[in-house]
Amino acid sequence: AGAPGRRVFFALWPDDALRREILARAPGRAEHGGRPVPAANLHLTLVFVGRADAARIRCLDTAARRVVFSPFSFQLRGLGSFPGPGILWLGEAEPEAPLAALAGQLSEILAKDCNHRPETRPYRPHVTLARRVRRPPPPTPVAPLTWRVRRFCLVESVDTHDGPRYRPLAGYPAQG
Ligand code: 2AM
Repeated sequence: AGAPGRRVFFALWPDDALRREILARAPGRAEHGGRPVPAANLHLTLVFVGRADAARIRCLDTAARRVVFSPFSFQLRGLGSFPGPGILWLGEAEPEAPLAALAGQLSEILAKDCNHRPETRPYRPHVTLARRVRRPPPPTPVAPLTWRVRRFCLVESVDTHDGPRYRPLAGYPAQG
């Protein structure tokens, strides 16, 4: 609160069917002891941006329209965790290459056009299922879930009395 602008990031935004498939693979709260991400918030981040004012959001939007990619598919094949921040995720994207290429291309264009500072850590595609997890699971395979990617989104994070709510602001389609 206080800082101007909105908190935004670029993500793959699941449709309702995919959302249900993600939920079907999420362990229950009792198993991990953390706070489940609300179903409507489930997503896969491509590029995190952070606070942006209106002019910057216009820049991000214009830049994202320059991304050129073909529709592709990948599978999410496993549960895992980032034990430090206590994040339980669905990930193990296979193949990872087209996803990493999309995130990389977007990040590069944002750097060039909007002075975005690229992430220095390696890209780890994941859907966060729960936070503040007390019992992080060991890496566990799940029934593979296929994600067909035809667009990506610019998403806003809005604070509410029960935590952040994510809301897509704009979509960017694949070509062909
Ligand atoms: P996470 O789920 O692993 O926390 C919105 O915050 C989305 O951007 C989340 O999916 C979050 O990943 C991701 N993200 C990536 N880098 C971030 C950062 N530096 N700060 C906050 N969220 C970040």
